[in-house]
Amino acid sequence: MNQESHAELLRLAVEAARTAGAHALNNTARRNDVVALTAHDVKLQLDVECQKIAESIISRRFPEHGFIGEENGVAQPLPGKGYHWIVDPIDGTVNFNFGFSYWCCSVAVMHDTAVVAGAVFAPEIDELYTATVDEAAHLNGRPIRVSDRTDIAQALMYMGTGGNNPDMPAAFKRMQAVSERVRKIRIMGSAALDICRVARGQGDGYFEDGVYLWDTAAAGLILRQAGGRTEDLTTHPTLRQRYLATNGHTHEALRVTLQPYL
Ligand code: LIP
Repeated sequence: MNQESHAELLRLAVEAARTAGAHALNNTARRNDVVALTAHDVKLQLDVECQKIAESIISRRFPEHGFIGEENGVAQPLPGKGYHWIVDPIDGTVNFNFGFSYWCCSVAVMHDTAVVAGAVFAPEIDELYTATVDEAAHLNGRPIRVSDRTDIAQALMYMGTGGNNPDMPAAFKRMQAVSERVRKIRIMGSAALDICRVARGQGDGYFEDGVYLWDTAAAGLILRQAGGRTEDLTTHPTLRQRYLATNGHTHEALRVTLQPYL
């Protein structure tokens, strides 16, 4: 298999994220077309359409590359060899469904076991975050950097209750523990955007148990390339994650705070 240029992979990730995101934005009138509903989550017809749009753009250019996504089941193993694309067509689906502008399209590409390029595009607020493994992270073409806050007592921390079948009592115990140690927590509803906000210094950390690789792959790379640190706190890595993402300086203190509640 060819060794692809990271710049070319990023260009394609941006095209896929922008095109899929534009499709969702142009069709907000259909934001209530639901294909699956659980107690705390929703899957929309537009999720399905945007996924197909992104995947067809990628497949046209790289027909031999694979995809990792929800439709293949969450129990699938992490990929081993080759190029795999990881698309979350609408991250923050519930927000989109309610007409709240905090949602995005996330596209990452993994080579063997490492994410090498990623794009997160939030169409309604016009934010495009990008990074490759050998270049700095950017927001709308300008370099971004994590905050330099070290004391978690002054930190802003993004959190979430998890996707499907969340363990609510456990999630709220963690939120209480973190709330008591930091300045404020926020529950915004899009893991990828939350992690990108940490990458640009609008917050110092993010934690959620029960997100998936497609929520975090692109944004995690963007954060690392902006100087931050990411860690899956599960003991047996799968696509489902306990994801801690920080500016680096607050990482250990946040992990220690969370540990008794994991
Ligand atoms: C969502 C996440 C969000 C989390 C939700 C869900 P989706 O992804 O980004 O932060 O709290 O439970 O996983 O389902 O909108 O792609």
